[in-house]
Amino acid sequence: MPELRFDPAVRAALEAGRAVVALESTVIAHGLPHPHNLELAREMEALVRAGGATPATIGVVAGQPTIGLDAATLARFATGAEVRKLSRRDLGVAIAAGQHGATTVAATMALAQLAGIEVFATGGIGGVHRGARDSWDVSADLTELSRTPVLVVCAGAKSILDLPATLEMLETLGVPVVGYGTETFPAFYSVSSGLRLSARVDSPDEAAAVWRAHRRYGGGSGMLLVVPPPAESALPQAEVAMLIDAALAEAAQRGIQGAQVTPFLLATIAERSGGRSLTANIALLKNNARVAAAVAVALRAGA
Ligand code: PSU
Ligand code: MN
Repeated sequence: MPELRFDPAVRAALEAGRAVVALESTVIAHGLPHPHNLELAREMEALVRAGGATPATIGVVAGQPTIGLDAATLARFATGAEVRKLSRRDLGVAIAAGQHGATTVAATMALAQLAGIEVFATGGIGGVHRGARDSWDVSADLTELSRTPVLVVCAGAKSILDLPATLEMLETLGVPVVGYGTETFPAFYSVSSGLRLSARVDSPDEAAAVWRAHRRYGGGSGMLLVVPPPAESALPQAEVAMLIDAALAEAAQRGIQGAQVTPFLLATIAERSGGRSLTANIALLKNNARVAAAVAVALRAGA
C-alpha cells in the first residue's frame, strides 16, 4: 500500500509548523487548456511562496498519493495524457491500479487533511447542477466539505451550477460560507450572484479567527472562504448567463454526462467567450492563491 509521498519542501514546512497551502490538480489537467494551465499552475505556486507559505499541489502519480507535485509531473498533468479526473470515490481505485490522477476539490481536501494541511486554494467548487432534480448531479465536493475539516478559498461556484440550491445544500451540510470583503456569494466569472451570505470577514486575521473557532466547534466540517474575482477581468452576469445557456444546450444535445460535464462546460464557455472566461478564470485562481497564503500565514501566527 503506497504511503503519502511528500515533496521535501512541503515536508520540511509541515514539520517546522510553517504555513502550507494545498492546490488541486483537476483544474490543471481538466479545467484549463494547455499551455495556460501549466503557466497558471506555476504562477499559483509562486504566488503562495511570495505570500510566505509553501505550495503543495496534490495529485496521484503512478498510484502514489502525492503532496507537492514536482515540475516534471506538473508538466505531464498539464498535457492531460492518461491523467484521470479523481474525485473522492476514485482515489482507492486509481491508487490500487497504479494510475495517474488529477484530484478534484473533494479528493484534494481528503488528501490535504491526511497530510495535515488546513488551507486549500482553488477556483470554484463543484455544486448542485441545474436540473439536478432529474439528473441527481450534485458534486461530491459538497459531501466532502461536510465531513473534512479543510478551509477552502474559492470564488464561489460557477454559475453553470444552480447557485441558490448549492448554497442551501451547504447550509444543510453544516458548511459555513464566509465572504471575504463581500456580503454576497461570488459567481465565479462574475463578482456577485446577488445571493446573500450570513458571514463576512475583511482580513486574513479575521478569516483565520473564524476558521480556528469553526475547527474547534464546527463538528468536523470544512469551511468556504469566498473571494470575489478581480473586477478588471470579471464578466457581466448577463453575458455569462447567455454563454452558459448555450453550453448547457450543447452538452444536452451531445449527451455529455457524469465527470465529463464540468470540463465540457468550461471548455465550451471559454471558446464562445473568445477566451475572456479563461482570462477571468486565471485571474481569480491567482487571486485566491494570494488570499489563501495570507490566511495560512495568519493561522500560523496565532496558532
Ligand atoms: N471549477 C473550475 N474549474 C475546475 C473545477 C471546478 O473552475 O476545473 C473542477 C474542480 O476540480 C471541482 C470539479 O472539484 O471540477 C467538480 O467536478 P464535478 O462537478 O464532476 O464534481
Ligand atoms: Mn457531477
